[in-house]
Amino acid sequence: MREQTRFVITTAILLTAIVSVVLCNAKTTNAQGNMSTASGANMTKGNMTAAGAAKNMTTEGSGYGIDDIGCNAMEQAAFHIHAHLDIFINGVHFIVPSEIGITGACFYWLHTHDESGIIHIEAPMLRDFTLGQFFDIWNKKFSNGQIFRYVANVNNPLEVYVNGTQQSSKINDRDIKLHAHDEIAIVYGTPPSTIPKSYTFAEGL
Ligand SMILES: [Cu+2]
Repeated sequence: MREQTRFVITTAILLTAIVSVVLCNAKTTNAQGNMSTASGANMTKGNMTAAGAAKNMTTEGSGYGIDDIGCNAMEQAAFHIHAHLDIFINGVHFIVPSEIGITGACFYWLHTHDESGIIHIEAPMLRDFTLGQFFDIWNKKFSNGQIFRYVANVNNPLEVYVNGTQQSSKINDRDIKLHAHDEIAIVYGTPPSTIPKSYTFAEGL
C-alpha cells in the first residue's frame, strides 16, 4: 500500500513537471510571437537569443525576463529614450552603479552604462516602463515605504520628485513612468540642499 502511494505521488510530480515544461515553452513561443507582431523592422526573433530566453526562464520563473522585460543579446533601437535618476540618502548622493541590467549575455531593456545615473530605455517596441521595473532589474528594494534597507518613518520620510515636482503620497512610486529626459530624484531622510529639477543629457541622448 505504501509503495503504491509512493508510486502515485512520484507519477503526479513527474506529470506536473512535464506539463510545466510544456506550458513554459508555449509561453516563450507566444511571447516571441507577440514581440515580432508588435515590432518594427529592428526587431527579429533572432534578437531574442535562445540562451537569453533559457536564462530568463530558469532564473526568473517567467518566459520573458524580469517584470515582463526582455533581455536581448543586442541593444534595441526601436524605442530608445533616457531618463536620469538621483538618489539621496540623508543628503548624501548615492551613486547608481554602471551596468545595471547588463548581464554579459544580454541587455535588459532598462539598463545603465556608467555611473552617471542615466537610465537607458532601449526596447524593441514603444511601451511604458516604470521606476519599479528598473529597481527590479537592479534587484534592489524600492517602494513608497523603503529604498534599499532604508525604511521610511516619521523622522525619515521617503519622497520622490519628478523634474522637481514632489509626487503625491497617493500614487505608487513604483508606477512612476520613465519619460525621455525625466529627472527623477529619490530622497530618503534629510533632504539635500537642492532637489535637482533637470539633468543635462549629452547630445544624442
Ligand atoms: Cu541609450
